[in-house]
Amino acid sequence: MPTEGSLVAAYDASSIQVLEGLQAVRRRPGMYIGSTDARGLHHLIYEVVDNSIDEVLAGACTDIRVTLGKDGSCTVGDNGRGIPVEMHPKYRKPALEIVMTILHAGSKFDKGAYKVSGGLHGVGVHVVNALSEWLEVRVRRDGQEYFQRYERGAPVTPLQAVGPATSTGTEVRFKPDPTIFETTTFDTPTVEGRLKELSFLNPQATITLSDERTGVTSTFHHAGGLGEFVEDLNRAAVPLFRPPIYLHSKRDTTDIEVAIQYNDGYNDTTLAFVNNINTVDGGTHVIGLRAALTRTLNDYAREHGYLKGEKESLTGEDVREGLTCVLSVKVLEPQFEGQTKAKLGNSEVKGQVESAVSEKLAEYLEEHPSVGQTLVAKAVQAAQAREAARRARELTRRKGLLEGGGLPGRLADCHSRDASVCELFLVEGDSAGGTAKQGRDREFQAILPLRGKILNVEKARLDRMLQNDSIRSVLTAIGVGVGDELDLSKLRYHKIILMADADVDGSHIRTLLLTLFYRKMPELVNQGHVYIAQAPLYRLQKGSKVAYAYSDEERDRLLNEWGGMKGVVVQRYKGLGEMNAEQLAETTMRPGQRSLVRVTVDDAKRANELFQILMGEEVEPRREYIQRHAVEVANLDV
Ligand code: 0RA
Repeated sequence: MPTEGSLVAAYDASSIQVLEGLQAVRRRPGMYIGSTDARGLHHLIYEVVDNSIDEVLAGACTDIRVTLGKDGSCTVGDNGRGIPVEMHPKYRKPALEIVMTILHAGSKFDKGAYKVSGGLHGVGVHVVNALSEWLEVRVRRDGQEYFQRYERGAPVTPLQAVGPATSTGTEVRFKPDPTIFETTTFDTPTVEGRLKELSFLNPQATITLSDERTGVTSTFHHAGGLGEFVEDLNRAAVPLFRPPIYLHSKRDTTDIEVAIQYNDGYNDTTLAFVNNINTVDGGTHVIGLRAALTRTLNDYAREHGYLKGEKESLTGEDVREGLTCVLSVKVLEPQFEGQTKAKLGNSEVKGQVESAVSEKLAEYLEEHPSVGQTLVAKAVQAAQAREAARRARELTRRKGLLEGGGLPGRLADCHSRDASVCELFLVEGDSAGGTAKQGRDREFQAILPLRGKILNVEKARLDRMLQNDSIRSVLTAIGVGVGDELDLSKLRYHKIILMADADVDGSHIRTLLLTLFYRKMPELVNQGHVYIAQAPLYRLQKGSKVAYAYSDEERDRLLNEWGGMKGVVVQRYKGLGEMNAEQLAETTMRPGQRSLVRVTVDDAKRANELFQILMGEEVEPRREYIQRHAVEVANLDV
């Protein structure tokens, strides 16, 4: 029968297409999820959650539950409409199977609205499926519950109705494929951070995270949305006004939402999202926001007599001192740029955000004159400090402390001038610094010992920070400058490696340096240039056999392998200083033997949060934090 024949042919053709699609994803996972390290692994969860969030945005879903299983699986459930299950006339397969196995962009299952194509997000659940050892999906829809199981992307059961259902929704359970990922252990704080963020961005949703490995469940629901987000970011700071400014507007098809609050500090904390994706490298939306802030505050200040004459004006840095802000835009066809696809490229968005925020902010300030006065007074003060700092800098410059040839005296530089192979070790303490100098490969490894207490970055303006010896030597050695003048092409070492003791002071200095990088040189972290050296905690010796252990578990494993404690000398290192140069080199510094951990944006973000809470003025958040994180903070001296 010709008709049936052609349908069978269509089915075969589509099956082959599906297999090829899955193979393509498994062959080049990085193309779809960015990488196969911890970051790519967590991306699997975010991809499924994003699909549930799409249901929230469609007004069809209020609850999302994420469960990290003891078996290494992750389950994401929602009470949305459920993935459609009806037969697709051409493919002769249930819609669900199509969603789970092939690109659905542009098909009738494409849900339209603000999709996140082009980035690493929005690649589709089929990518999660292809990269999972197994995946099980349950859908409640049309009064039925349906079930299907896949292995490495291919269906191993047909879609089956397994019983009646009185509600609707989707549950996707998957176990990442260990032959694809370098690590398959989900990190709770990482997942928690993203879910919390999503709950602020989508105030209609309640998101629950259950970690069955620890038995801990947390629920995130923030009806106050972006305003509450900003309050949360400022929880350890002293806000200059309450409640935060909240603006919402639309230009063409772009939806623009922003919440703004200032604190009495000097830093700019602006988080920017495009279709719920954190654009850590900024982009046109952030440029538009900054332009709007500068323009509106200058206009307001001039109109209300805070600025004299035409030539006096506030710079972008002036109006961003003490700013805490969350910008969330929804763009129909976002173009994400850069290595990590974390920068918005759409040129039209700059004007849209600038125009919307300028208009709404001007209105707001007219209606809230006391807020207007506070903001302008703060910015004018910043402008005066900037002028004083410029004069101070001139002085320093003339004394030859900052510029060309003025590399810090304590820096033991390397010979190579090829930044891409050069490494800078920031070493805590002079004694460890000395050992590191002896143990390094001077061709490409530079050592900068850091001495003394580094200034509290939280309280200090940029100009005061520059007066601190240690900070200045770190900045000069790295070479890229800070803030608006940052120029990554001047980076002198492509690896910046923090090497500190695994004790109180060590963790203090790590938190502080990460905070400095996060605040003043975020690109350095975003582009993956910052690392933490892993020094061993123990040296084990039995006869002529020597091994190093980097954790208590590793020590116990080695002791086991060596047949117990008998005849084994276990030395516990209390600091880097206890190793000689060769030991330090082979355990911690030499490529091929050492292990370095690359600092992620999330790590730096958490360091910043910890720093803010521990160094901030507010006592209550500090007490709360220490209670919550008693174990980690136990060895942190502040
Ligand atoms: C395709 C179309 C529709 C919903 C979904 C997919 C959907 C996917 C996921 C993934 C996780 N949870 C999900 N929930 C829904 C639209 C359904 C309709 O129009 O009824």
